[in-house]
Amino acid sequence: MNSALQKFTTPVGTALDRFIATKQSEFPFATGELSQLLRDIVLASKILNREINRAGLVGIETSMDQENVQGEHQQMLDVVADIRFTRALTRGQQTCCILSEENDLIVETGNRNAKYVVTLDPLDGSSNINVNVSIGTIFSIYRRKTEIGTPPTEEDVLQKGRDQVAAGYILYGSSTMLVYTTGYGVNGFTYEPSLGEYFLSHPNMKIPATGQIYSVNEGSYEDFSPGIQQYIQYCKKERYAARYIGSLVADFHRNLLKGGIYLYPSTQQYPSGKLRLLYECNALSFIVEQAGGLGSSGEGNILDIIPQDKHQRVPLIIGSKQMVKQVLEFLK
Ligand code: AHM
Ligand code: MG
Repeated sequence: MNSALQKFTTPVGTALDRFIATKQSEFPFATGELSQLLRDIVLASKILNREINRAGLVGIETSMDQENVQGEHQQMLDVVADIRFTRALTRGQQTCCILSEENDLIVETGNRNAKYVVTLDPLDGSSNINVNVSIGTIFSIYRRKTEIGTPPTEEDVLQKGRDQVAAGYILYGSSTMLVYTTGYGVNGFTYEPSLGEYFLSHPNMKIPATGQIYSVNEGSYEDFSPGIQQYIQYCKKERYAARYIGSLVADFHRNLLKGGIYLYPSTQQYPSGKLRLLYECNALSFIVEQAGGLGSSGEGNILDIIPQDKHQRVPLIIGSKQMVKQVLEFLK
């Protein structure tokens, strides 16, 4: 292992809190604000993990009988997750505003002296809650554009993915995991509930350059463009495994570990794809790129898209680099 890489390697089993502190100490000018922000997210994730685990018992796995700003059915846990993250980020004082899937407008935290902005999907795949399938949280962290001390504006959240300071996801699955990057590789931590702490379990994660798994909602096949259809036919011909949980974080995480590709192309119902640029696609594209993979809209790298709208959707083709490039060939 070369010495530059060694610098960023920490032993398996290291507690997340210590890991964050060690990383901070490697940057002489770090102020500790980003570390605190990460801790805020970690805290919210632990609280939410507890809520998710007992959701069935206390009856919050149910639906809200209302829709969010996207016109999608809200689950009670969607709302609980949003509250948990907003509260932790507000109290932690490092975030000036939040863009969440659950709110039309940006949420000002009142921390006008904070220099960071967070975009997040507090609970992704929430239609899977009441059937006990894995769900996730996705987050991106940006430096604010407006001056510190002033009220944050939309300009602060409409930033391209390339400008992310950090991004990550939490997967509430057979075990709960946090995977994140600050632009120096990707590390995964597994939650040990009896200790209430995450421990480094997947250091310096790399996605295989290619794989044999394709993940797409094939029920929409007739809506897909000829290029996507041909790629799916190719996957079948090659006897690739079709794996689609319908929970983006879980599908992405499996493909990150095993090698594979996830696609959510445009459909009749979602002409620009279903997934949101600012709090789903950008974070995962940053992570996958740090792990050696690629995230594309079919027209270009996701991370280079200049957002026009807070809740903008974009087609997503993401995963092992060679597989994504192959799809792009089919699309030509
Ligand atoms: P959500 O943010 O409303 O939960 O929607 C996003 C989810 C992803 O987790 C998942 O990959 C996708 O929607 C599944 O969509 P579909 O049911 O159309 O295949
Ligand atoms: Mg989502």
